[in-house]
Amino acid sequence: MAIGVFDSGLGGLTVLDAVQKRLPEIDFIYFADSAHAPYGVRDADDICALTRVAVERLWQAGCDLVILACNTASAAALRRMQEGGLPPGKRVLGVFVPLIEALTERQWGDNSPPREVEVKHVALFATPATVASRAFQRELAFRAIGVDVEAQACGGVVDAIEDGDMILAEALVRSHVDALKRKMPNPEAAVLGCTHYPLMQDVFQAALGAHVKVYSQANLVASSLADYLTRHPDMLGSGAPGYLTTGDPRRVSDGATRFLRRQIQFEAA
Ligand code: DGN
Repeated sequence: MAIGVFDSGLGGLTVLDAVQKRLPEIDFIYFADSAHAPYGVRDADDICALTRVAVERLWQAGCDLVILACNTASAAALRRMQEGGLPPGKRVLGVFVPLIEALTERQWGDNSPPREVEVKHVALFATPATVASRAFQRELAFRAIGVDVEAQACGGVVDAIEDGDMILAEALVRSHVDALKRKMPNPEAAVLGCTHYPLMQDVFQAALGAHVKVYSQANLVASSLADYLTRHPDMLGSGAPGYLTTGDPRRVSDGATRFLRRQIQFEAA
């Protein structure tokens, strides 16, 4: 079976790209809920309901393992889905845990006690919905990891990137970093908690300063998935890969091809 990768729109393609590079022998089905994107401004119940429908569609397509490659969906829906009980043999993973593991150097499903973390002041940049959810802080608290997190809701950045207006996106990133620094002048690390921000990583790094360690998600998720699959080989397999969308497949294909600068063909979900 293929592994499902879900995002509200195109941003999760940055995660898909990284996992495909890391695991070239595995087939993936990508699902973009473009008809309902962006999720970043929706309320939690709405995001949860939409995410559930998308995950069920991927299960139906034969993906027993689905990665929520969307921070907004991971924040609103992952714990609720897992705690509500998943059908036998089905798994859903999100994108926060790999970030937290990177801060603590642990692995998905590793129950060893948390190690002392070196960073104490962490800046989180994410969409308004992810910041409002406080999911990142909740996951840290759940693991008894004592770091100070200051979150900055980066309104407008996703839309500017999707519109291809990189000048606006850069200006917005710089102003969000300034706003963050007014609240936390000296973060030691910064977490880019949105699928689109790897495309702006250099701008975040320049605005934050070279001394700040910037954690970007796509590669961290790829490494965590590789580790996870060595521990859960039953989840590994092949199947027909593909790209599904709830939006207009032609428009979404054009957008995706522009976004990743390579040809991508979506089909109706
Ligand atoms: N994929 C979303 C995220 O990682 O938060 C960004 C796009 C959106 O739905 N706002």
